[in-house]
Amino acid sequence: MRRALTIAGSDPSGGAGVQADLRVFQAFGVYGLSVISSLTAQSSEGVSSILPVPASFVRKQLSVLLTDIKPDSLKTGMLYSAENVTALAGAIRKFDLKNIVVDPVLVSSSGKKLAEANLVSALKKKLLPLCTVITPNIHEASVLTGMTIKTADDMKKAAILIHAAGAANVIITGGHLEDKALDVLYDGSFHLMTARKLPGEYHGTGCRFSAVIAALLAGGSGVADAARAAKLYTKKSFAKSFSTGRGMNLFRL
Ligand code: PXL
Repeated sequence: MRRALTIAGSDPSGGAGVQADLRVFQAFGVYGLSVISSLTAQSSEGVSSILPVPASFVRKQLSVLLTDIKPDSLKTGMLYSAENVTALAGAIRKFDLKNIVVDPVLVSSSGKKLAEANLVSALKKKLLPLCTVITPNIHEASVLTGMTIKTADDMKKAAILIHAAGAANVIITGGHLEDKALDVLYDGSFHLMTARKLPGEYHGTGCRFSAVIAALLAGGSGVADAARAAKLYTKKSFAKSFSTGRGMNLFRL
């Protein structure tokens, strides 16, 4: 059975983070492995507190697991600290891991900071050159590039910059643009994916989008096919979301 590893934060509400990633892996028939890089206290109403896992213990989780089991793909979520990025980059090199999907998590949908200040420079320096694909939303892409992104053209310019910084494939997800949900994939040429924008606030969309890509890369798909499938899956799962707590809708699958 193909295996995908998520290295991400814990979300007790199950809407995002490791819990969401593992459900997506399961839905795509891929065996899920998980290394926890941060803990959060949160509900459907948002993130209340964060406890980063010390990098020494992230390194330990990685080395014990990877000495035994090698994943066919890996995705990152809320790494939180620059030290955790360094620990992961070391493991990717040491264990020669392939199919690396980086979801550069910086802020929650409820507006809480999910990364320390020097995470972005560590991501750019250490993880970008190792990744197969990076999946920033518009906010994350603007932090990575220093650009203001307001239009589809801005998204394209940002994708070129992030590609030039070392990411082999860049997918900027545009659910946050005004009129439509446009995703821009750049791998040296552009592939545009559009969908109608649906109303409402959904928690964990980015996690699930990148988890689908990791699951499909583990099964041998190419990035463009995986990205199209991830967009379709994300769109379908909006229709299957439900309201259970006092806050944002959660996904059933
Ligand atoms: O959606 C980003 C995200 C990722 N990982 C964890 C989170 C969140 C958002 O709240 O809690 C653990």
